[in-house]
Amino acid sequence: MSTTRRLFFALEIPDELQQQIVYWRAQCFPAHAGRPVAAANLHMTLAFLGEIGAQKQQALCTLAGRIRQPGFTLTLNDAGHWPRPRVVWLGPRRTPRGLLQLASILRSQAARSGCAQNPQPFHPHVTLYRQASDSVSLPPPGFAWQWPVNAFALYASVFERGRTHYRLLSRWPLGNAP
Ligand code: 2AM
Repeated sequence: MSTTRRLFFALEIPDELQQQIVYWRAQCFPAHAGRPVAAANLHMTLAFLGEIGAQKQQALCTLAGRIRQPGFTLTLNDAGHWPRPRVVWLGPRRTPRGLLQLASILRSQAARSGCAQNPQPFHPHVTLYRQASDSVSLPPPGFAWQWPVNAFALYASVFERGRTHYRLLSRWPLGNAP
């Protein structure tokens, strides 16, 4: 019997920034805003692969390893609420071209390998809350979380002891930012 894992490509958020975002979140949102995503689970998904087996994982990792593109600076300075998936998110007001390019390559490689991709355009976001309350109010503008993105990674979503956490499996460097 072949085993599968729930995998996705994502950008890591530096640990220190994860902590700062969580601290800021606690100041800006009320306690009933929703189910907060744990600091260590904050990330930006680039391409969701779903439940896949080892062979497909290996093929997608080989393709990921051939990606050559420069890094970029990412600034999270926007927030939003999607009522249907009940998610509150952080994202960039302006999406760097390098981010769009990276997500687009990974998503098309995934699609060609049989991992169904969301037909909606890529909307870069970091989920802050799940099961968000309908009436959640968003923080006023003026915040900005910024870091140089010089790698992307493959994660497994693991459900253990009643909690989901994301285990980093592989990381690939991007070139120097232009
Ligand atoms: P999110 O990016 O909106 O938080 C692991 O589940 C990650 O993949 C999460 O970040 C999740 O949502 C994202 N993701 C994208 N499409 C998904 C899907 N169809 N099912 C589950 N998670 C998905």
